[in-house]
Amino acid sequence: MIGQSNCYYFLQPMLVDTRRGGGVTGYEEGETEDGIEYYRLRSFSITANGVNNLGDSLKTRRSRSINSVTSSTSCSSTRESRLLSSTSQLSGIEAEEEADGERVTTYKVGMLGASEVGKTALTAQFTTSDYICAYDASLDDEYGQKNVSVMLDGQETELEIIDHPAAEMSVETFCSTYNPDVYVVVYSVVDRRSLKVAEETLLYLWKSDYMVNHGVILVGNKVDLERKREVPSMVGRRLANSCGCKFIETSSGLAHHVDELLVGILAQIKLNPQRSRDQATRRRRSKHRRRILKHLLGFKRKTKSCENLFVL
Ligand SMILES: Nc1nc2c(ncn2[C@@H]2O[C@H](COP(=O)(O)OP(=O)(O)OP(=O)(O)O)[C@@H](O)[C@H]2O)c(=O)[nH]1
Ligand SMILES: [Mg+2]
Repeated sequence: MIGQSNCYYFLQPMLVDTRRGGGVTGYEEGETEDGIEYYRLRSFSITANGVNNLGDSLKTRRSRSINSVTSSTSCSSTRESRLLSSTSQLSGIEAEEEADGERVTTYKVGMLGASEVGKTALTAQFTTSDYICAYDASLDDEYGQKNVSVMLDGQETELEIIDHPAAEMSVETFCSTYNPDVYVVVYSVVDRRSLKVAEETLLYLWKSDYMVNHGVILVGNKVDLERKREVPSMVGRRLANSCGCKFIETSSGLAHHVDELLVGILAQIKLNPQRSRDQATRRRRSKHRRRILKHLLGFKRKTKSCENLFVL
């Protein structure tokens, strides 16, 4: 773990090109010839004021094949570190071999939602604290699976973000193929039809019992386009409340609330075991079903807030 090893140290700060997670002079994410993989670790804490971004660092690990034959006593050049500048964030490159027995759990995050709502733009911004311009046309090619390593409360977790173009795969196929640990259902606040798609997706998740054991977060993206807004916040919030899922509005264009969403995703995953226990012991499922049906049939009801992503 970072901070626990005597074998890594910081070098002089240096300026880097902070765009798109690359451009780090000397050290870049990826694997070197000698089988050492550099990866970006994003660190956060949750405070009373919300999510605190503690910056990104580069960490090393031996590639799996080499790790299996590497002596645990080697503590040498792979453990050097250097500090970087970043846009108003502490950002460093830290290199540290994975301690023996240190396990990083990987969870799957399913990005769902209509075409053009910003799933790929959000996914790209998840990977770095540096600002990624969502309007960059080259992001169009960057769908698929992206891994994001997150340090929260001293614990490192890897999130595998699964993002496919909406036109490429149905929700049913997506869910059965990947079986994500958490579902992020995105709509665009400037596209009323995308809310309808989100509503249908939530209905499917509920009907198929995915909501029983999995966190679901409804995301209204593109709030930077306030003047063109077609979906008021209240409508998204009400839908989320009715379905018993979480709700947040974001702008990947401005990197607004994207960190909050990322940390919220992690929090919801960590709450999954508690979610299952609650469901089993309280037997609230039939009540839950009635609640969603009421919403879908147009009944109005007042429910608790859905905007705290860090609780069940
Ligand atoms: N104004 C604004 N535009 C955004 C935002 N997020 C994404 N976009 C733009 O919306 C368009 C679609 O974004 P994508 O991320 O490709 O959408 P997607 O949901 O992945 O779409 P599919 O892959 O077709 O399912 C792109 O032109 C982005 O630049 C945002 O927060 N604000
Ligand atoms: Mg996409």
